[in-house]
Amino acid sequence: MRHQQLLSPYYLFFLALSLFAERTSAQNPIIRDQFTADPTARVFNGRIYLYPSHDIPVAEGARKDWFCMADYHVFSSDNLTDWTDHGVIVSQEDVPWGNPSGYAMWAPDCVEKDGKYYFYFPNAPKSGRGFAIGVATSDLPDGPFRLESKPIVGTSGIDPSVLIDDDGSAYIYWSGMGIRGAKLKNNMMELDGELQEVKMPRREGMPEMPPMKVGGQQMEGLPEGFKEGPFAFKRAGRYYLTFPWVREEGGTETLAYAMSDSPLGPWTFKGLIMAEHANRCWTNHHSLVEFRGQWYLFYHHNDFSPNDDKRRSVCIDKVTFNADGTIQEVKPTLRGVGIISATSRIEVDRYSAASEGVTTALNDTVYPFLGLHASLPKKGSWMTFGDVDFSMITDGYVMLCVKADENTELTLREKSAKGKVIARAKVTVKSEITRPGMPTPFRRDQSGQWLTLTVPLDYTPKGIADLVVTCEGTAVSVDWVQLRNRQQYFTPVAKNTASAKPDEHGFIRRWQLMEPQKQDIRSNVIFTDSWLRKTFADELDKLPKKAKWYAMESPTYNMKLFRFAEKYGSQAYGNLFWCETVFDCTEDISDVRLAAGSNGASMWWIDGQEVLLLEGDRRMVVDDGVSHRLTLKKGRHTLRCAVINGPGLSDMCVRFIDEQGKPITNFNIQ
Ligand code: FUB
Repeated sequence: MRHQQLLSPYYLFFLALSLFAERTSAQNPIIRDQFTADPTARVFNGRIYLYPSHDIPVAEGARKDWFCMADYHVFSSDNLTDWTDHGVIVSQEDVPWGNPSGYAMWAPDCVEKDGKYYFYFPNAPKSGRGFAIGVATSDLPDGPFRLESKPIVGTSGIDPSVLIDDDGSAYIYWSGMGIRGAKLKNNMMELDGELQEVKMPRREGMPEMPPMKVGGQQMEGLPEGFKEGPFAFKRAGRYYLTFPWVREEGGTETLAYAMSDSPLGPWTFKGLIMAEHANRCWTNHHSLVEFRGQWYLFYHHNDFSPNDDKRRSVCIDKVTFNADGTIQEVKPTLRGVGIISATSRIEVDRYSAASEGVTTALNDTVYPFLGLHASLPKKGSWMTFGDVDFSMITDGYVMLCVKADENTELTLREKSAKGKVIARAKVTVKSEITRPGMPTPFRRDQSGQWLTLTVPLDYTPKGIADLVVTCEGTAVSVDWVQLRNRQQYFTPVAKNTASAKPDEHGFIRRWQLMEPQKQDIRSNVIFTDSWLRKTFADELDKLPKKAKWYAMESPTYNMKLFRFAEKYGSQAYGNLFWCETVFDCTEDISDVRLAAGSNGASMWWIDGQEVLLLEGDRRMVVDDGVSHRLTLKKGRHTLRCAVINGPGLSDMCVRFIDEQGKPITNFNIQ
């Protein structure tokens, strides 16, 4: 930790959050565990890389109410939905020519030329005022980057952007007394052409500054008004110079653009790419990039810091070009871009569309990265979250994080507020609970608290669909929604499947399980050895001839019989399970013991002979009971067990062990 301010509890909280959130996901803003601003997105080797600047809370000694930026991270994504943070690539303490506590690492850029990556960044110099532009190079887009010892001579200013033309010539643009542009030399680190002496404007109350040597030229043809953050690119043979622009006195920044037939202009002003932020967040800063045939606008907004527009977050929306090359104005969305898996946490407050009256708010105003939630004010209110991929949901359920003041109901639907119901959730915040033995019912009141509900799916959309949340009762707030597949406790074993081995610890995981036999047992205290022997003998006599058997394999060492009962029986509790497995020994195995555990009581037979009885109300424990010494003769054997339980969840595990307690694994299970 190099910055004192990083040790504040505020920052440590974010750090902890980021350790658990190496990957972030789609929806605007796209990075949700730290502030990110001034995004430059580039496609390198088919992957999208994001080079933003990194806003942090104002550090000790740094200018109050101002930008505070001490380092740069790089992020990358393969689908615009899941972003990986590759960590810090350049830090202010490491810049040889920079002020180690300048906190002025503003908008950067990164380009690739001849297999080398050039990272351009503005920074406060060690001495003197203003900014200079530095370079760091790397063999990979995510670093490590080697810093040059000096900034680029003649580029005093901020917000560098580099365009590499089709013939390999490179041009750099930056903001400093207007927007300037210059050709770069082949080494990508020096301006081509003469420097000019420019008289520095005198700041009130400051001593006069000596004239400065500045390279390049003013970009001609741009509109009047404050401009910064140039981003240049080429598309279909035309050059675009795009820039944040304050179009009127007292206004805030729009994103605007001009076009030209040559990289350094003159430019023809074309208009806006994005209008001012509705909440008057003063800055905007951007880049445009084509990824897999679609153009995207990366920009920033202060979503996670509504009362401070110097802590910003990167967003993405789609861009459309008209046939004449002009750009259609982009309306910022909450939803952003990219397809999101139904199994991710879907922050539905980032909706694509919503009915009137739906509002969003931060979950916690002190820790903004705890995200936002949306509130549906009344029956019939809805919000749509577009492009959810349901294709991986096979046998699922949905979890919803909700809050309400009164008992209410909501539905998840496909496509529209009247669409097919995916799931229906009752939100019970106030209820009377009667407990046996308690004289009066007590009241549970969870109004105003976040609850995580789990409800089964009534229907699963096919492929990619829009998810709609509708309020079916009184007001309800929703933080997130997430679908899950049920854990697979058993895999059915198809006929003619090759034989299996016990697992490395000797546990036998493949069994024939008879459909559970319901038992009316109120208490397990009756599981004495005589009761068990008699019951199992009687039950065996009256086994239904047509009882169904299921060949099952367990992914875990124990057979979770209650899960089997949930699916194939009439009740999860109060069952007798008959289980059988057939195994082949290729040689005699002597001095082995059967070691088993069950929840509750169980009895074990090999080739019809009783070998072990676990009486009483047992908990399943590995090797809870062991048989006497056995010899497993070469050839085929049948191992059978009966597990019985009253008011409890049954499971069992079994293996053979040798004299030292080591597992026996040299037999084949049919
Ligand atoms: O992020 C600091 C500065 O704010 C950028 O360099 C400008 O473009 C503006 O976004």
